[in-house]
Amino acid sequence: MPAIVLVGAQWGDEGKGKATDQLGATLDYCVRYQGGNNAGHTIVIDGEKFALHLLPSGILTPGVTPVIGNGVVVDAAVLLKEIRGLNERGVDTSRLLLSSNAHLITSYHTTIDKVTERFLGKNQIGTTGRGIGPTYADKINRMGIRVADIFDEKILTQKIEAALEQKNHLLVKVYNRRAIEVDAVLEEIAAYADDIKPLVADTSRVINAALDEDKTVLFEGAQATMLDVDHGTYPFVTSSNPTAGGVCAGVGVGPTRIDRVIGVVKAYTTRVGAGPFPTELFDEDGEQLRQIGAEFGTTTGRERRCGWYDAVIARYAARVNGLTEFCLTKLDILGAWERIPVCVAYEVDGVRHDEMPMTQSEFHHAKPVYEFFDGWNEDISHCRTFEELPKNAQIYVRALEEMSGAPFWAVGVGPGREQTVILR
Ligand code: 2SA
Ligand code: GDP
Ligand code: MG
Repeated sequence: MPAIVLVGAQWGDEGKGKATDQLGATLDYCVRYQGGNNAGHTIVIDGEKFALHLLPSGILTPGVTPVIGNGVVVDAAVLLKEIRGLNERGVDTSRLLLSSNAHLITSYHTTIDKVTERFLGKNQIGTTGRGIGPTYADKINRMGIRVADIFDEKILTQKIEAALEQKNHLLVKVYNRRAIEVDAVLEEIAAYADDIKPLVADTSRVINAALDEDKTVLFEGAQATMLDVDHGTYPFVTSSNPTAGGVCAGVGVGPTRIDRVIGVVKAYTTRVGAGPFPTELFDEDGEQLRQIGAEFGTTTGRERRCGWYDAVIARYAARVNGLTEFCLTKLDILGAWERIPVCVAYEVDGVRHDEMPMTQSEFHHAKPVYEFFDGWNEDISHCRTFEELPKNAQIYVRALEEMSGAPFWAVGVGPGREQTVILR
């Protein structure tokens, strides 16, 4: 199976980094296709923790070529810092490739992200403040700065001048901020340009050639299905397409090349930032999930909102991504509960919905319909086979599989590389 896509099936932080790392030894290439350093992927190897934001998780596996595709937005200063951090810990990053068509996040994008959020007040999205939305907006507005532009100072200057004419109007007239100077942005880019240039490649060509040679390529999603700008809880979403369809545009490969699509789903649900969340818990259970599951943002440290598993969302993710399988994570966190609720449908204004309602207004009013499962009340982090799991944990896993719309491939029972039960 040479081309595999791995996507988040909920609102992110399902454990995509660990799942990617899990596949590590079987991969030749690991490719990011969307998002930027808003992502936070945590991988634990022999007790040592790595938090990656912009680099593909496959970078931690020797022999894998990590690639940042054209659909990613790149804060190059952050990228170099992340590379240096890994080098200091003995990780070889020398094979990293960066698409010449990826868009650059500059200081005016991060500034606009932060001031826009402040301006929105109680209506804010709860972005990570990393400049993601404004950079994608410029891309769609045809006024973005691409990686290749650093090779041509004249074009780069023209593009920055044009962008700042518009940005400064917004910053000064609407947000009452100081204007940003063209020279300051040029200096910012000049500070990293020489270090970035050797990484730049025609990554679509590289990946298509690799697939022609039957190499195994993993396309690693950041954020998740419910944060997708088209299929998520708009406007409370990120500004890219984390769903599997995003791979084609974000890398430059055709849909006919994709063989397998894995959805990563947590045994409960979390969300960071604002927006609807039907199974969210505001009680002791929610706090316990947060503490036991260590549910705090990998990038911003923000508390994650916590709730029970939502099978309607899982079925929706199976549908919009065309999932061939799921990887269930963090089953070990549920060891403390006597009884575990699972949302099997919604009730919206007195009407039962077994599938995702059509409109966002309906989703905002969705009340979960729960089915209850007996807990197993024990530590399962040492289990390595399905048979070793307590009977009630086996029942829980099989019941989720039955209602989620795709077969389960693996179950996570701890953050460590080895703490996984492979089902098929
Ligand atoms: P943005 O910054 O424009 O992408 O924010 C828009 C929404 O997308 C959400 N978002 C995320 N949700 C979960 N995890 C993310 N990555 C980090 C992590 C988050 C962190 O791994 O923990 O550290 O806070 C991520 N990135 C973006 C965001 O919360 C907004 O709702
Ligand atoms: P990602 O953004 O989807 O890669 O996920 P994050 O790294 O932001 O958050 C997932 C967290 O759960 C990380 O701290 C992982 O180390 C951890 N993790 C992943 N899988 C498991 C699991 O099966 N059990 C436990 N206890 N932790 C896990
Ligand atoms: Mg994360």
